[in-house]
Amino acid sequence: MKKYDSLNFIDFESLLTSEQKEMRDSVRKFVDDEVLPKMQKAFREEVFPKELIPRFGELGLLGANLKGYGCAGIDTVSYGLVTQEIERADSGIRSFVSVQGSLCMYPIYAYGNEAQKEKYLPRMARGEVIGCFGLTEPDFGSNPGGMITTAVEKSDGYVLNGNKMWITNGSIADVAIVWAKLNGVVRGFLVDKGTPGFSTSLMKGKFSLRASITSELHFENCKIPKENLLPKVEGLKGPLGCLSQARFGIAWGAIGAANACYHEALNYVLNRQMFDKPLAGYQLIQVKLSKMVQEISKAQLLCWHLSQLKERGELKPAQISLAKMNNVRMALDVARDARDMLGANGIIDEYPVIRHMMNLETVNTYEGTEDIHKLIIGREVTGLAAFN
Ligand code: TGC
Ligand code: FAD
Repeated sequence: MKKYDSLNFIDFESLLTSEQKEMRDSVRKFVDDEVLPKMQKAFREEVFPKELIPRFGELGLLGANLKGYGCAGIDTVSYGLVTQEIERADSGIRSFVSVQGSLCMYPIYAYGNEAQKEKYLPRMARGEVIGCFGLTEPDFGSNPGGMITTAVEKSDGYVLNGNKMWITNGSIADVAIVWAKLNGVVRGFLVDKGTPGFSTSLMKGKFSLRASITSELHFENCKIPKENLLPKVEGLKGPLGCLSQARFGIAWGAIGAANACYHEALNYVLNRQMFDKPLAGYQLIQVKLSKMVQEISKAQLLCWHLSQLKERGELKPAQISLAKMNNVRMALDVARDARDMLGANGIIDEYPVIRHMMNLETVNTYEGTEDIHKLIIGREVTGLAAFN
């Protein structure tokens, strides 16, 4: 089998600096040597390979684009390339990295006070403290603004009541970033593991993202100290601001999953003889390959361009929606075609394609479903919100 290389049909490499390529290549080696060999078993057995966490920390992959507090402070394209390489292994592993960096470290970094940043960020960057992000509730998924989890202020702290569902890393987290309504306004709270009144339960039986931990969070008269409120943000823009960071990483990450499927399918059809020649020699197969090359190349350019906007502080949420929606759909289509091209071998976990395909169903749903992103773009261009 040909060694993995990401698609370079339009000489995308020429847009990358040598530092960016170096960063990408070091993560690629880590993924090849240490992550990929674990994935078949982890996915099959529905376990998250926790032993990778200290390695993520050592390699500076947690909160990698944040500056200071022990974070690597890498540039935006390098960060995108990192998520791309990790998702080449598995979307569930990229989820761990996204949740830790974009959904947990970022809100502390952007909305926390100095004491909170000093307390949590360096240990989170090293992977010693794991975070989870509790926004979704059983009855409020696409519409988190309707959440019913509440926080009530007392003289010496806040009391939380409510339930969160579908929370990545929930059962292994040392700290949960919990979004709850205080006097009707959404606020962010840090809830440490072991706080009385806070419990989690593992959600089993997923056919997607099996190598990622998904949990429910329960708060029953859970009392937290005053200093655990994130002071610098009020309203839904708090959690949505975190989602913007994570969705951006997902847009890049999805290219990794697509690249993995493309690479696998290309190798397979070059080697598989059917009728009297390699499958790769048939027009219908080449149509599928050329579609993959076309769509992955467009996705690469989209992410590279949006990264320039992000570096300049000009990137808008609706532009991120476009990239998340486009690139995840693209990756899902590539994975489905790749699965088809592998025939019966496409359904067995000896090959990574079916695992990517099933994972991407989740990626298309979380962080805003494909249709919610269509509605965000629709609102941007018409000025009319069609959510309700
Ligand atoms: P809306 O009126 O649009 O916005 C309220 C306030 O937020 C601001 N805002 C944003 N800020 C930063 N980034 C964004 N992406 C933002 N979108 C909106 C907005 O300007 C406004 O600010 P202000 O100052 O005026 O108050 O709110 P809405 O209630 O109409 O909601 C709109 C909608 C539907 C787009 C939003 O609720 C949404 O995005 N829904 C999707 C929910 C979602 O994505 N959930 C994800 C949960 S976390 C997750 O899935 C993690 S997966 C983890 C893993 O990787 O494993
Ligand atoms: P719904 O909102 O019930 O949507 C169902 C369908 O209706 C979708 O097709 C949707 O597009 C459509 N729909 C919804 N509203 C409209 C509308 N107005 N118009 C037209 N169609 C509409 N959440 C967290 O907070 N933290 C996490 O760490 C996290 N991790 C997750 C991990 C996994 C494995 C999964 C599967 C989910 C995770 N989520 C997490 C939750 C995820 O963000 C939600 O599942 C997602 O936002 C969709 O919400 P829902 O599942 O309730 O679907």
